[in-house]
Amino acid sequence: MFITFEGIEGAGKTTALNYLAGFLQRRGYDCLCTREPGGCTLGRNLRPILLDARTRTLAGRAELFLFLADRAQHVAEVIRPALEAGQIVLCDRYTDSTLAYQGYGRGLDTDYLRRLNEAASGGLQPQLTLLFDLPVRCGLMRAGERNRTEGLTFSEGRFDSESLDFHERVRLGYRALAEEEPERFAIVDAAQPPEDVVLQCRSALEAHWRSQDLNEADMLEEQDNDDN
Ligand code: T5A
Repeated sequence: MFITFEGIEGAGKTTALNYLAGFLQRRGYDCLCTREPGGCTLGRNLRPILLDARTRTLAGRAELFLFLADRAQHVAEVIRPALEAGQIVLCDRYTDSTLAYQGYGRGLDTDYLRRLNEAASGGLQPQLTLLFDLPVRCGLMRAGERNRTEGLTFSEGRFDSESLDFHERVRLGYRALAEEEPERFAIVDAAQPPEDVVLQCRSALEAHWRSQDLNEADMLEEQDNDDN
């Protein structure tokens, strides 16, 4: 199964992804945690170019094709092999980030971006996308605080330093994408405390499994009862 985590800066995706992976692993599922950009060797080399706040010369289309190059390699080298081996893949950002940031944020045509996403990913779509939604100022405050604490303000701050309007467009873009595909997206109220956010993620996963008539949701419940 392929699950993606999406949302604006500082929405809490990485925190929730790590929790959900731990939760599933404790119940015997084999999980692979990965991210874009930077989930493969090529992406790790591209990440500083894409995210360093001191990168001033990146044209919009150059930025786009670097994200797509990372995705093409990441799918081929990491995601597809893991899915073929039966792992649950949890991926921090994927094709919807391109639609939200380069499409709604930067103003590139979203139909064009969909075609490029399709080409880069070989058509690989997540079964479930958790969209972490919260007010832009709240997300930026969290991301700014984390970057200051971890010394990442310059090395990872290029998107954080975009205007409030840019981030509002990205947020609205994500919500529009979720409305278009309600069966794939689950919206998580990411303004809530972490313990509540992770419960929402778990419920979304269980609801997805139930909707697919998979008995995993019942297994999780049974194991919970055993734990208590
Ligand atoms: N991008 C990416 C594109 O433009 N196009 C693309 O195609 C792709 C793939 C990637 C950037 O690249 C852009 C989008 C991004 O700008 P990144 O650093 O990899 O940048 O982005 P993320 O790892 O997604 O990091 P974010 O900054 O978005 O943060 P997260 O992962 O959403 O948030 P997280 O978990 O790190 O939490 C942030 C802070 O808040 C706290 C955490 O402890 C942490 O300190 N926190 C909470 N605090 C209160 N309540 C909660 N519920 C909290 N949850 C977490």
